[in-house]
Amino acid sequence: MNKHEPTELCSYELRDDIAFIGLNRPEKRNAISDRFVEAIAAAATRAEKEAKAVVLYGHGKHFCAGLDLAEHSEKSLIEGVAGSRRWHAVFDMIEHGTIPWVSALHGAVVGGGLELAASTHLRVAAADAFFALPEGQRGIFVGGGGSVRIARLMGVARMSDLMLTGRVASAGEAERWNLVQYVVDEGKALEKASELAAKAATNAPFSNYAVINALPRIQDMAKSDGLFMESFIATFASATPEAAQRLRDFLEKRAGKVTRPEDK
Ligand code: 1HE
Repeated sequence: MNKHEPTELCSYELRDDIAFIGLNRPEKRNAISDRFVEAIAAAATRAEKEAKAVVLYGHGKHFCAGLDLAEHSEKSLIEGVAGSRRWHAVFDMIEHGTIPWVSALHGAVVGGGLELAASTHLRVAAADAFFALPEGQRGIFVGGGGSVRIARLMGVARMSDLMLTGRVASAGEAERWNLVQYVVDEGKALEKASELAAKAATNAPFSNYAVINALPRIQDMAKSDGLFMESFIATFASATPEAAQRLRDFLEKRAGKVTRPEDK
C-alpha cells in the first residue's frame, strides 16, 4: 500500500513497510524550529505504528542547518531549557523506539542536524555532505543530545575540535571518525539508505528492538552488568516464535547463507 501525505514541515510516505520522512523546510535549510520538532515527533509516532523501518532525509540542497537561530535568539532561559528537553524527548523516541532509522545525509549536516542524525541508527553520507558543530561560533552549546550521542560516536577529542575550532568534516572524515557508516556518490544517499532500511526491515522485530535499545544501554554499563543483561536478552530473543521459525528455515535450507562481501 502506498501512502503519501506531505505535511508542512515533514513529508511522510509509507512505501513497502518503510516510512520515508523528509525534513521539508528547504528555504531555511531545514533549520529546526519548535514546530518542526513537533512535526518530527508526529512523523515518528506515525512511523512507529505502521512501518518496519524509517529513512530520514532532507529536502533541498542540505540535510539540516540545525537549530532555528532566529527563533532561539528570542527565548528566555527557561524556554531554552524546556526547548532542549523537548529535543531530547523527541530524539529519544527515535533512538529508543521499536524500529530502525536510517538517515540519508547530504549538504550541511550541522549543529542540531548532526544531533538529529546521531539519534538515528545508521547514517549514510553522500560525498557532498559536510559536518560541523558551529555552536561555539554562535555563542551557544549543543542542546539536542549531541554531548551524549555525538561524543559517543566520534569521541570527545574530535567533537571538541569541531566545537572549538569550527572545523568542518568531509564525508570521508565523518566515516573515518565513526560518524557515518557509509559514504556514497553525490545524489545516492537516499537510494543507499532505502536499501539498508529494507534489509533491516526484514529482521525479526525483537532482534531489531534489542539492537537499538540494548546495545547503546549495554555500552554504558559495567562489563559484568552488560554481559548479564546480554544473556537475558539473548534468551528472550531465542524464545520468540520468529526465532524458532527462522532457525528451522536455516536448518531446513530455506534461508539464505552468509556470503562474502562483493568488494573483497
Ligand atoms: C537559517 C539557518 C539556521 C540557514 N537558523 N535560519 N546552525 C548554524 O550555525 C548553521 C547556519 N547556516 C549556515 O551555515 C548555512 O545557512 C548553510 C551552510 C546551512 C547553508 O548555506 P546556504 O548558502 O545554502 O544557505 P543560506 O543562504 O546561508 O541560508 C538560506 C536561508 O536559510 C537564509 O535565510 P534568508 O531569509 O536570508 O533566505 C538563512 O538565514 C536561513 N538559515 N540556517 C535559521 N540554522 C538544539 S541545540 C543545536 C544548536 C545548533 O544547531 S547551532 C548550529 C546552528
